[in-house]
Amino acid sequence: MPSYKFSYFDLRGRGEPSRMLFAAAGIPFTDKRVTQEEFGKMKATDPYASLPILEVTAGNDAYMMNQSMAINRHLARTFGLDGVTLNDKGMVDEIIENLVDVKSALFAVGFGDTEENREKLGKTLNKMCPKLEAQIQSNMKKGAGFAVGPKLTFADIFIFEAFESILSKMPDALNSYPGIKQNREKVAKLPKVADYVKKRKETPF
Ligand SMILES: N[C@@H](CCC(=O)N[C@@H](CS)C(=O)NCC(=O)O)C(=O)O
Repeated sequence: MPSYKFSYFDLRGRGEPSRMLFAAAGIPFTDKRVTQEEFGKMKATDPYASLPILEVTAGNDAYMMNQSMAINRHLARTFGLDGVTLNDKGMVDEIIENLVDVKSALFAVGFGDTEENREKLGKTLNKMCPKLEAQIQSNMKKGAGFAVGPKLTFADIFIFEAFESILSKMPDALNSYPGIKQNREKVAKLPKVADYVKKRKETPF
């Protein structure tokens, strides 16, 4: 099995979905929490350096990649968490991209808690949640209880993780969406996820 090192700041931020993918798949990895001092040194040698970074080593073969979403997708594919059918894979990606829009709007509120930014966040959520709720409800009727297809995918993990931040700013955000709530509860109860969440370091975001 390859060995994995995942480097990101000591925050959930753009790094947590990857950490959760490792946890859900039960794949060990080095969880490198980069300090500002270490990042300063990285920037001194590579002014374009950004985090997260994934390093994969398998025998003599080693590669390094950045871009959080590319890393997430690479891990999801590698661990078989990217959806079963081609349609499922497309739906997983669609859910994730909708949530990326919400996370960007949330990010904007984090950096400038203005009326305008909050309104934009509300609008993005109102656009995305009803569709996601319908997708989850429809998939639940087929029995699995996950967001897409018959088994856990990166979509479920991303929903769980994205709403942690959203709910911390907007505790009522899921009040009208029982399916999304149930989906998150299901993910929270998966033994490997529950164990990871219980043991992980608390960070503000
Ligand atoms: N699109 C990139 C953005 C990466 C990014 O902006 N990372 C931030 C941390 S969340 C960073 O490294 N900031 C420090 C810098 O760019 O100097 C990704 O998703 O990985």
